[in-house]
Amino acid sequence: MNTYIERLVSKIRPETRITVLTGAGVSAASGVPTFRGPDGLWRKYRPESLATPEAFQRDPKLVWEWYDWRRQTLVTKRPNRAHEVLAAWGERYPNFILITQNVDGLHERAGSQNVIRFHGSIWEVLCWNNCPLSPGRWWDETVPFPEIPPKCPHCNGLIRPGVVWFGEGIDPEVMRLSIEALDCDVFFTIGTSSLVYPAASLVHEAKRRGAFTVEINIEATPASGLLDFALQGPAEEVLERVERVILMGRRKDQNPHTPSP
Ligand code: BJW
Repeated sequence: MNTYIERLVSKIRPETRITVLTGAGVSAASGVPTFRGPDGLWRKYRPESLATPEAFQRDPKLVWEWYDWRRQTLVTKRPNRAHEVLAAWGERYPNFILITQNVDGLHERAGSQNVIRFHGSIWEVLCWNNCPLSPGRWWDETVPFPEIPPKCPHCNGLIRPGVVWFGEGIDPEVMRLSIEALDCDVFFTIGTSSLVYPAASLVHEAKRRGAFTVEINIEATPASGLLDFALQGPAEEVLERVERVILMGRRKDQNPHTPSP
């Protein structure tokens, strides 16, 4: 793995255009369950009964109970080393773009700015009826909601979580920014099963456009064999190792006569 990391780091310069796509695996070390793993959310709950507009239409109370439980769990979680390293890259590299499929807000809590939230945010809500009085979508961090399902403060109808459910399109502006970010030098896909589209297609399009593509995951995914590097291991550990090699190289550049530790 060390040789791969060194080869990867040799591609990263201050001006390198780096785009990162993250998935649930990046938050796993923070104690947030993934969707499809052995203890994943979909083992206990069927996607079609909770993460579709039809499910919400059928039983908004059940769907909101699930999201309210996840929000209550999330306030007890903290960003991990993977979130921290990516936040540091955002500060260090002017051409760094972070796209996340995660709705948990942990990247922002680690300090990442301008995160492209591909599947929305669990901390945003919108009026289910798109009532003309509501501001479209708005931030609401109430935990727990005093009433389930929570009501729209503008029309007293239902509100829904500001996330993208199966069968729903990606916000056009989010899609535009994500496609723009595929013109990069290095594209990382980290902690995602690469099963959910259109997010899963981003890395392939980045490669088609000429990016060096790298996966970090604890196991192989359908994307692994098609990318330049597949680094197998926990994101929080692999990113920490990559970061250490980057920082060591910077120290050598600044003081070329210092012997390596
Ligand atoms: C670690 C780790 C550690 C663990 N370190 N790694 C093309 C082909 C087939 C199907 C489709 C297609 N195009 C569209 C579809 C349909 C559908 C789809 O993709 N279905 C497939 C599942 C078959 N897609 C859609 O419906 C999308 N919409 C769409 O296409 O609309 C078309 C349209 C256009 C115009 C108008 C109208 C419609 C929408 C998809 C929305 C997905 N939403 C969810 C829920 C969000 C809200 C919520 O959180 O409740 O998003 S589903 C869920 O999956 C969530 C995630 O963001 C997403 C991806 O999951 P992720 O992040 O990859 O997690 P896991 O659990 O799958 O994987 C975790 C990984 O981490 C694993 O690989 C582990 O190994 C790894 N790991 N610990 C590193 N420490």
